[in-house]
Formats: sequence, structure tokens, C-alpha cells
Amino acid sequence: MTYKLYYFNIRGLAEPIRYLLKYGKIDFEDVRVEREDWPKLKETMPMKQMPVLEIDGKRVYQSVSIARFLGKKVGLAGSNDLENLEIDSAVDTFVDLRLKVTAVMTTPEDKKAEAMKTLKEETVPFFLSKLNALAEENNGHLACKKLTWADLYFAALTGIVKFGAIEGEDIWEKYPALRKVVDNVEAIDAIKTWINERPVTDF
Ligand code: GSH
Repeated sequence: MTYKLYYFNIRGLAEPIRYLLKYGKIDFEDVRVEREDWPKLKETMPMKQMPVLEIDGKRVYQSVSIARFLGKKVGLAGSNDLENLEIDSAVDTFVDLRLKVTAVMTTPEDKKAEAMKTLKEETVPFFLSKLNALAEENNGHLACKKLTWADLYFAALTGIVKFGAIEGEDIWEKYPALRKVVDNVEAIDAIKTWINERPVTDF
């Protein structure tokens, strides 16, 4: 199978997919689309958005669906339906938070300060304390007491978590079990190597 991943030159929503491909030692072309080339390429994409993964010429989309597919492929899915439900619930909870964070990023300037205050003081603490409790129950993983694609999904998107931090605050101090999830993922050789070699981008 040949894999070609299309995304912008940022970690963003493609990074969980990159983590999973690297974890599974699956070769892929990491296409990083320049902003000026996007309007034309956009028209060729199934949902006019990225990330898009081209598998043997077929373009598939939706970052979570792709991560779930790759999770199965690389042995990071659950071992039964209930475990898969646990993984999906953890990922969907994190996606709820991600969407709230991006909503604030795109809030009109005159309402931004208020939206940011709610995000930092209410939304982020609510979601991260729930996810931290999950990580405590699961010994440093988000589900099933073992490494699953939910952990890679979360660890790859820590930029989102950090955006929700109060200025100057070390977010992990309050959520040590989540720090453990990230540490566990970043201790995997293939991920460590990728972090050292990937292009340096802001988010
Ligand atoms: N639900 C989609 C997924 O998870 O893959 C969201 C994809 C998405 O929002 N992509 C953004 C995009 O392509 C970048 S993060 N923006 C450019 C555009 O819409 O023109």
C-alpha cells in the first residue's frame, strides 16, 4: 500500500496520523501544502479540507476516522467492542475540547477576551480534569489500561491543550496523569525519532 498525507506545514490535525504511521513503521509521503497552493488543491479534496490521506490513490478524510483506521492497522485498537468504545469515548471527549478551543481562536476580536476567559477558567479545567481522571484510572493511558491510538491522538495534539493554559502556567502541573500519557507516547522510539526529525513549526 502507498500512503500520501496532505496537510499544511504544521503539526495540527495531521500530527496524530503522522504519529500512527511512524509508530507502525509505515512509509508515507508527508506532503506539506503551502498556503498559496491551497485554493487550487482544495478543489480536489473530498471535503475541501485536510488532512487527507491518499491510500493507493484513494483519498480518505476526517482525522479521527483515519486515526481509528491506522490504530487498528498498527495494533493500537482495543481487543473487543467495549474496549473500542472506551477508546472512542476518550477521543471524542478530547475532540469536544479541541472544537471549543478552535471556536475561541476564530471568535471575533471584540468577543475574544471574554471567550478566552471562559475557555481558560472553565472549559479547559473541566475537560482536562475529566481526562486526567481517566488517565489516573488507566495508569497513564486514556483507555483500557494500555497504550492505544487514543494516547497517540492526545499526545500529538498537546498544542491545543497548551493554548488553553493560563499565560505562563505549566498545564501539566495540574494534570500529572495526562503528563504521563504524553511521556509514555514520547518515550516510544519511533515517536522520539520523529519528534527530533520533524519540521519545527509553531503548532
Ligand atoms: N473534521 C475534520 C478533520 O478532523 O479532519 C476537520 C478538518 C479541518 O478543519 N481542516 C482544516 C482545513 O482544511 C485545517 S485544521 N482548513 C482549510 C480550509 O477549510 O480551507
